[in-house]
Amino acid sequence: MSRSASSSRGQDEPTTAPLPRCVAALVGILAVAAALAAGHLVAGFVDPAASPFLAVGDSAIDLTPPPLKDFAVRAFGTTDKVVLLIGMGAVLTLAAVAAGLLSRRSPVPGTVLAVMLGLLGVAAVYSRGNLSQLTVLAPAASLSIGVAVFRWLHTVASRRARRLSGPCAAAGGMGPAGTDRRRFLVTSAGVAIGSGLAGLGGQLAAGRVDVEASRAKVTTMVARHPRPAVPSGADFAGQGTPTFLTPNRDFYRIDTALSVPRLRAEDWSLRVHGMVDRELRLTFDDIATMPLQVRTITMACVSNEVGGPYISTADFVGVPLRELLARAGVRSGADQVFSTSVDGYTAGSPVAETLDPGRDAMLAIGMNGEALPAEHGFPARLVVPGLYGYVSATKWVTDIELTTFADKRSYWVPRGYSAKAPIKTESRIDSPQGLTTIKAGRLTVAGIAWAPTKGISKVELRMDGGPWQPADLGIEVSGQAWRMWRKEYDLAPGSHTVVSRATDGSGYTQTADQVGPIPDGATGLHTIVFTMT
Ligand SMILES: Nc1nc2c(c(=O)[nH]1)N[C@H]1C(S)=C(S)[C@@H](COP(=O)(O)O)O[C@H]1N2
Ligand SMILES: [Mo]
Repeated sequence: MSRSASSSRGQDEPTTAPLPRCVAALVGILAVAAALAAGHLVAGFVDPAASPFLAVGDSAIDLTPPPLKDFAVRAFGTTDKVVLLIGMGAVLTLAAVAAGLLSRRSPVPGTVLAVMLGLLGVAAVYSRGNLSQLTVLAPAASLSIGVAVFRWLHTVASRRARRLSGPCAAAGGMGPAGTDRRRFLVTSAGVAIGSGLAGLGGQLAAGRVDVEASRAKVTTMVARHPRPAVPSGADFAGQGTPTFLTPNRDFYRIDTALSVPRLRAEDWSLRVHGMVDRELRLTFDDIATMPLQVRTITMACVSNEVGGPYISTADFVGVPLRELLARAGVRSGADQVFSTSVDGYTAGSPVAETLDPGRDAMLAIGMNGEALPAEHGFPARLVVPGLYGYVSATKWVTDIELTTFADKRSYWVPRGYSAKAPIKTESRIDSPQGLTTIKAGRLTVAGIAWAPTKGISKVELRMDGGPWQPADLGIEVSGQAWRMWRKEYDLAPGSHTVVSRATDGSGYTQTADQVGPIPDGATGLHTIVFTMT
């Protein structure tokens, strides 16, 4: 093999006149666009999660300090991911422009930057875990195409700059320089169009996994299990509470996945291992032939502020986790059920809660009469009533390991959250909304209270600093779900303040102490100020 330093002389040869700034910037931007598109295209075929742009975004999410992440969740809800992608686009554009401007005389600085960006992509994809060996092809394509396109465009642009100098607005002219200019423009346009097509191709290739067809089959199966009817009087939706069951499209969504994992039930399997007597590998058909149960369960997010929206209720269909774990045989000493998602997210629940027959922890495959929606974990997720989602409700779950809390820490634990996190007894006022103005006269104050799995035994309201007075409770559907409440008032015009507090089945009354979501869930009393005219 000959290591000829001279072979690349033609490209590396410093140009006499520097590239005009806008040409240099354009070279940088097009190279980065081509790199991202190439990676996205290859990822579409090997594994959509390996797209370097998405992988870097996912890593950014994992590296975000929890208080900032909490802020993002509160400020943007699930649109925080769109905000992140736009932010990343802006940062990459700046990096691309910088790479271009640094390379006005020689392509070396830009090449170094392109290689660094490429390696960042490789590192990000590698850090996703759970990905196949092939996935490195995607960031490798980004790296090589990025460097190649950068050097190619730089060469074409330099040939032109050598004959021409001055600001880009004045660029142009006839003769040889005009030919070079045309050549650069055509090459640039070619790269831009090629990148667009490659990106689109990657998107189409990623979509070839037909999740919807797979969901339709599972929905048929799930629909065979009749759901209990929600008794009338369980909610006060007419007075402003949510409906007792949250429609799937309204169910709150929290996860670290920048792009929703696309799995087919046919390709899915679950491994149960660790401190067990028999390691299991179950396919979706194995799960579907086990006896399925239907349970009405309220899920809550630890990030929910007092009065916040991250709480919802659904009928979940699935197999009891207890049954699965009994098949594997949990060894004594194991105290943590450590679950992992196909995208590398992990959660750890106490073995005791998971095996508790009164709690009905489940591997769920259905939600409100249909297959799990892709965003909520299709084809299978865990649900453990009474525990915050981050320590229990792993979506797209593919691995369950029996271990100890001493040995393994799940996703949010090193990020400052508690390893164990039972849902706190809370209540929320849904109507009236804060800072609204209402016509004087009769008014119904209504809301929700929850304490899974203890159930709610009492909700009290305090109007304008008066005594605590009991509200009317809705019919209890299950101790694992929320309970609705309401109370009528006849109020004079003016400003009013109403506060709610709940008491659960164990006799514990919701504390007034105000704490934020970190480390194990917010507390405090929800307070609403409104005006009657
Ligand atoms: N794979 C995966 N599962 C996950 C999460 C995640 O980030 N990734 N987030 C958890 C958190 S914090 C919550 S509150 C629940 C939310 O479930 P939902 O989006 O279906 O409401 O999912 C849990 N399961
Ligand atoms: Mo959460």
